[in-house]
Amino acid sequence: MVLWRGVIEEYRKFLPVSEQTPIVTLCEGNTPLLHATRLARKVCPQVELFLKVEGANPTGSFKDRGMTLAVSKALEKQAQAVMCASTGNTSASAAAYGSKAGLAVYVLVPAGKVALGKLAQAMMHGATVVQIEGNFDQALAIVKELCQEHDYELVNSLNPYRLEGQKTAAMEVCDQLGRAPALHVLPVGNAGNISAYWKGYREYWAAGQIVSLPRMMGFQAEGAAPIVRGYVIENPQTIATAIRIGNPASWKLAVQAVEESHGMIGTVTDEEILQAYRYLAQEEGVFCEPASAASVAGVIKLGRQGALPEGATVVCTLTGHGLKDPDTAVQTAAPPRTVKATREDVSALLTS
Ligand code: AN7
Repeated sequence: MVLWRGVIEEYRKFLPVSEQTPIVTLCEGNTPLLHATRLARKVCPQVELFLKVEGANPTGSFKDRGMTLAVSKALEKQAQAVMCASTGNTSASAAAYGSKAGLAVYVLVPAGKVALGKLAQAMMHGATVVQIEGNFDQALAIVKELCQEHDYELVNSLNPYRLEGQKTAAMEVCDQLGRAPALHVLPVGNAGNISAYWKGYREYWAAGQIVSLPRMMGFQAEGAAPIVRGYVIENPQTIATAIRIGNPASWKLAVQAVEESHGMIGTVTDEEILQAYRYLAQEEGVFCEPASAASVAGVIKLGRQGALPEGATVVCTLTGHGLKDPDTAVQTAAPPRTVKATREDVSALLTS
C-alpha cells in the first residue's frame, strides 16, 4: 500500500515549493468523491451527481489544502506568526497547522457568528482568538493592516499560496473521476475556493491530464450575495455563517473563473440551504455544514429551472463537516424523544 503524503508531496510539481521549503502537513487531501445516487434520484435524476467530501480533511474543511502550503511558506520565510480573519474554518485550520509548525497564530472572528466546533478548534490548538464586535469583512480589514505593520504572515486567501494549495482539490476530482466533470458546483463566500478550483482545472488541462474543462457554478446565500448583486453588502446575513461575507477578497478572480468557464454565480435561500443540508445527511449519509449544502441547493435550483444538461456529470464540493456546527444541526433535525425505561414505551415510538 502506498500511503498518502498530503497535497504538497502528491501534487508537488504543480506547486511553488522547493527543496528548501519545510513541509508542514497533517496529511490533508485524498478526500472521498461519492456517487450520490439516492440524492440524485430524489432531486436531479437527469444528471450523475458526485460529492467531494472536504469535511474529511484533518480539521474538517477544505481550508487545510491551502493552509499546508501557506504555513509551510510562512515557516520557510521565518515569519514571526501567522494571522487571519475568519468565519471559522480558516481560523481552525490556521490554528492546527500553526501549532504543527510551532508558529504563533492570531485569529480575528466576528463575535457570536462562528459555529461552536470551529471556535473550539481554534481555542484548543492554542491560537490567540480575538472576537470583534463586527463582521468578517471588518475583521479582514484590520488583519490586513496589522500584517502590513508586523512580521505576521497573512493566511487568508489573499495569500496566493492558499489558492495554490486549494487548487489540488480540482486535480483530485479529475484523478478520481478519470476526467473533468461537466459542471462543478461550490458555495461562495470569500470566493477563493471557486477561483482555486478553476486554476487547478486549467493547469491540469494544460498538462494534458484532462481534455475538457467544467463550467464553474457558484452559489451565495441570498442575504450575503455581493457578487450576484454587483455591490458590497454592508450587513450580510445567513444561517450559513461560513459564507456570511459581504465583500469577497477574490471577487474579481471568481468572476473571471465563471466567465472563462461559461459558468455562473447564483443565490440560494437559507430555506433551500437547510433542505439540501437535511437531504445530504438523510439520503447520502454525509453530514456537512450548512454553507457546504449551498452547492447542492444550487443544483436543485438549476434542476428546477431546467438548466441541468441531460446526463451531465456534476460534482458538488461539500466544503466543511457537519460537526462544525452542532447548534444548527440540533435546531434543524427531529429532536430525540425521552420515554420511561420500558420495552413497551420504547416500542411504541418505533414505526417499522
Ligand atoms: C464551509 O473560514 O471564509 O468562497 O474564514 O468555511 O473560498 O471563501 C470560510 C469559507 C465555503 C467559502 N464553505 O469559501 C473562513 C471562510 C465553508 C467555508 C466557504 C467557507 P470561499
